[in-house]
Amino acid sequence: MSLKMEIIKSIEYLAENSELNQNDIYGFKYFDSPLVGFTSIQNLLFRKYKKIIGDFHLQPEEFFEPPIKEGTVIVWILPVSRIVRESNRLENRFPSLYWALQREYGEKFNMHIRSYIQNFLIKAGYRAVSPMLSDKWQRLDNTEVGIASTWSERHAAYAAGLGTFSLNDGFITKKGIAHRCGSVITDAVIDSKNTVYSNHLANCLYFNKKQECGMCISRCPAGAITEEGHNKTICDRYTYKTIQKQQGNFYKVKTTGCGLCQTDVPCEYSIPEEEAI
Ligand code: B12
Ligand code: SF4
Ligand code: SF4
Repeated sequence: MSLKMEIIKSIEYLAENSELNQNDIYGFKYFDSPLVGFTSIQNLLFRKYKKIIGDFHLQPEEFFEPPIKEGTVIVWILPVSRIVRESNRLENRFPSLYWALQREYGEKFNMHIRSYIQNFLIKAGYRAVSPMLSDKWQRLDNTEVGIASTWSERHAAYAAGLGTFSLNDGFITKKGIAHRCGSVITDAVIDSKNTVYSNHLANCLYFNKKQECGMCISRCPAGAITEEGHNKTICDRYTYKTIQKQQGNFYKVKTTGCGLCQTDVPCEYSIPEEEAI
């Protein structure tokens, strides 16, 4: 089996079988079958992100000392399972219990995939780093583009052709906008032909159908989404302060998340209207 297939099969296997993708108390899975994408570290988008996001955003090779000269960025999308989405669809103020458990424990499973793929590649003789496991990864709250970080996994997913951004900043893939994603960078050179989108908002109806949509605007209880886009400061305050204070203890989680704008919207399960690409 090629290295590429081994990586895809491993992530699929983990999503299907890992106990970490399962909530035993309520008997549901956090995520369904994943999408996996690959792109060269030489993809020009990574250079462009230094301008689009900021100089603080690292290029793939900058996660290594000494830097790697060639290699691949591996990205996966973990679609939030139907049962979790359906529970969040019913909510209009706070995220559902199942969504909060997915945010807290589903992300632990995502971390497990990051470290599994990183270690698998190292054992196979390559160099590999998952940015979210690296001490070079940092969240930054006051940049010119607002809250950001030194490695955006959605921007990596865009470079790997897995989808595009949207009015609310969420990343719309073939399996919809309700997902979490992960990434690993390696010096292994893996074949990576992928979809190239006409622009970074191509999958969102608000942009490709001349403002026909905006459903996520009314889904946001905090008023963080308007026709101008997503206000990260309002979203951050609502998600990580208001909801956390109100529901955190009740749900027994440290991080509830929110994601109301990712459920009960036309882009929840798929790219709304495939001809968008
Ligand atoms: C900081 C952070 C936040 C901040 C800021 C979010 C943001 N927009 O950046 C806050 C606290 C608000 C937040 C909230 C949430 N988050 Co958050 N967050 C992150 C984190 C840790 C870093 C994000 C980052 O670095 N952003 C960088 C900046 C630059 O991104 P940006 O401003 O959105 O980028 C815009 C520009 O680049 C612009 N642009 C302009 N010109 C061009 C040109 C090109 C070519 C391109 C590509 C783009 C572009 O388009 C982009 C979108 O508008 C990531 C994990 C990670 N390491 O990636 C998770 C992450 C983004 N969060 C995630 C999630 C799920 C959430 C929540 C739903 C909470 C929850 N879990 O319940 C909400 C949803 C908010 C929303 N509407 O998107 C997921 C997103 C998955 C998805 N479905 O899209 C991530 C990827 C975590 C993960 N590993 O899965 N989050
Ligand atoms: S709900 Fe509509 S406007 Fe909002 S992100 Fe989805 S497609 Fe775009
Ligand atoms: S995640 Fe942020 S933008 Fe989305 S509904 Fe919640 S507060 Fe609003």
